Amino acid sequence: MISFPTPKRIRRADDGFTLVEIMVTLVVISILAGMTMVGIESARGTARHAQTRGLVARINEVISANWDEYHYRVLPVQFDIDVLLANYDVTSGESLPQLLPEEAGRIRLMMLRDLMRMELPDRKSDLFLANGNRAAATDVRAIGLVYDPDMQPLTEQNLPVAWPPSARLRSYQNKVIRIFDANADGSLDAGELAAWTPQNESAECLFLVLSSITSNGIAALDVIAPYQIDDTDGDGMNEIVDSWRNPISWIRWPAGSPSDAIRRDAADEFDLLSSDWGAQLPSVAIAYSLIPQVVSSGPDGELGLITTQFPDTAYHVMQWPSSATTSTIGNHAYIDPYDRLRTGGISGIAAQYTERPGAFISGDRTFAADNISSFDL
Ligand SMILES: [Ca+2]
Ligand SMILES: [Ca+2]
Ligand SMILES: [Ca+2]
Ligand SMILES: [Ca+2]
Repeated sequence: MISFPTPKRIRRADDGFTLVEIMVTLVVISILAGMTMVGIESARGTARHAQTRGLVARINEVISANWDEYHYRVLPVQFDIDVLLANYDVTSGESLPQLLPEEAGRIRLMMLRDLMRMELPDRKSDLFLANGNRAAATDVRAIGLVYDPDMQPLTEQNLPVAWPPSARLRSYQNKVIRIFDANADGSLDAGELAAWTPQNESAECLFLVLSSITSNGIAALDVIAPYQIDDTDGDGMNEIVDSWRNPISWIRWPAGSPSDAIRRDAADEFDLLSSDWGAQLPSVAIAYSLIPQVVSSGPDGELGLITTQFPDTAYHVMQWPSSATTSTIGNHAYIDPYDRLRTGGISGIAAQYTERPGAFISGDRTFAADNISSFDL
């Protein structure tokens, strides 16, 4: 009789591991390795957050310092007195047309806003018209009052106000023209301008601004490392990128931002005499203090915020309809960061907030939740 030895496992010193043991070990190792990877990833995420917060803070510091200068800006406004006198009937006993202090304050406000638009652009339309022409200074008119001999207000006189386009505006425009002037004629046509894609236009304008201004005597761009500059959409216009390699955007007038940083109960700090027409109309009596927002889209790469609102409405060609002023003189060029009276535009104050720059796109906070904003630093 043949007897078979019982297949008993006797481990000897030279035995290896069974396949099962090896596989169990491999699974355990891979689980441990996975945990380690998670640890490294989260450390990396923290580093990216910290680095991006630092970058947003540095950019914001430069922009804020620049912003503050508008409080003390000397404004070279000129009233064209010859136009005014040419229309004045000296024999009638009327008073010379006068500019009320409130109206002078409104002109100063318009010029400040126009300077911000020219010097701190955050969209293509701040710099160029759709046909490729350079955007100029806004054609604002002041309203002078004429009184009859009994000092009763008689007529309104439209006074042209001239201010030159800012030197910085010219410098930005020249830089853009150098990049896109395909036929080298020193200017852009609509086709050439279209090569500057609207994608990232806010980030691209931010780069233009930082490449032109100084902060505490050093070029603003010097605080940005070369690896933090990129052209992610490949149109030739650079952007500053966050630690996820996505462009850092900015919003000059984030009138729709739900952040507490925008105080809707505080008056516009640049409108010292409350001469903004919107502040006098109950239906649109909303003009509040605005400060710029610098913002990274965070890990998800989605900003989720309105940056360029109403692309068909450029600030410098906005019109305030005569029907909404106390004036008898036609429509007025009026730079309105709150875009209150756009033709066919938004109605109702609540709706206006949700459609202005800085608001969540379609009111959905999902994509903005992980953003890294100068408002939260
Ligand atoms: Ca050209
Ligand atoms: Ca672009
Ligand atoms: Ca670009
Ligand atoms: Ca985001």
